[in-house]
Amino acid sequence: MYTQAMDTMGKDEMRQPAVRSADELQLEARFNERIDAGEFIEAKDWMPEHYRKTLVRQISQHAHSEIVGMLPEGNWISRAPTLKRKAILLAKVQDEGGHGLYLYAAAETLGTSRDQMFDALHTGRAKYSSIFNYPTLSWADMGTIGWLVDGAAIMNQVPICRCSYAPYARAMIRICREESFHQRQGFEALLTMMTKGTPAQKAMVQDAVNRWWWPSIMMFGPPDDQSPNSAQSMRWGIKKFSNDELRQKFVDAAVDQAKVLGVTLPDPELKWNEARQSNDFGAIDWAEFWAVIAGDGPCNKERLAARVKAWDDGAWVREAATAHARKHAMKEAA
Ligand code: FAQ
Repeated sequence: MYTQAMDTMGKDEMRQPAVRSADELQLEARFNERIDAGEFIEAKDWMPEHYRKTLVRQISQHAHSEIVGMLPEGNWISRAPTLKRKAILLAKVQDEGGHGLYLYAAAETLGTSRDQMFDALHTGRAKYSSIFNYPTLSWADMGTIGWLVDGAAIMNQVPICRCSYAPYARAMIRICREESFHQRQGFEALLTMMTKGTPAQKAMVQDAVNRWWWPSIMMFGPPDDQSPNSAQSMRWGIKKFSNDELRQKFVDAAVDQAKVLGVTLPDPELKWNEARQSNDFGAIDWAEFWAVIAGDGPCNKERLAARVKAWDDGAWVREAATAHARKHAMKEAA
């Protein structure tokens, strides 16, 4: 049920291209040369069908994550503690909506319509990031999402600014600038609570970090040896680093930041490894990850229902815009 909607073929077929003509093989050889030379591929350039489908899968999933990601934080806009925090949160949630739009537009350049992508999301055939299926229980969750979730997003997304598909890479440059502000505002909100807050506020921060830490490091995807798409995506320069490489970089950065904040990361096995010049960390609960992406996380049903309701409630806006465009075109023609 939760396979990618834009695959018209089954997964095995997707991974094993059908017999190809000599012309197509030549085009593919030229395409691979361009990838090897680090060239960017534009929408109108020839590309293998599997490359196109992989990009539609990843970019649409990414777009869905941005707009579903508006929901856990949107939940706190009316309860922000000060006008300043409310303005920041409003701007952040609005930015996420904008990121979704850039990404849907990038995916559309590959020949998939926005309606198809929304349909895949609303019918539960498309994925979005596992992280947005967890609840936001306190105000400290807002700072923690900024620090950890946006922090993980940046770690994963900065390399995509150099990915081989130019429209995706261009969209990511702007997105990463905004994500960087998101991460900093989250860190700053937590630092304020940890340095100026009451003991209850400090405990609230620690509780939020305890709940978001493991889901945040799951965001990078399954371990490399269980990641069916990684090898091909890295060969094509869509992914520049593997899931585990990015996860490790994120853990290393977060450990230092946690010290500045004065919070404890909820992993007793987290320890500096001198030989690896990196932190070792405990086992991730992959059963939880697979359950969440299969639709069984704490908030999957709620999130999907909210998106479907927004789509249904917005029908009159789409109809009015279409009627206006039709009227305008008729006037122009007359
Ligand atoms: N959640 O073979 P791989 C954000 C799926 S945006 C759900 O390793 P791949 C901004 C994967 O799709 C966050 N599903 O896959 C924000 C595949 O299934 P499929 C989103 C996941 O594509 C912040 C299967 O598992 N970021 O946070 C997840 O090579 C705050 C096997 O996995 C992006 O989308 C997961 N965590 O690598 C907004 C970045 N991980 O499709 C609001 C772009 C894996 O074959 C507030 N995407 N799966 O049925 C990527 O970099 C990659 O797609 C990965 C997965 C790394 C996510």
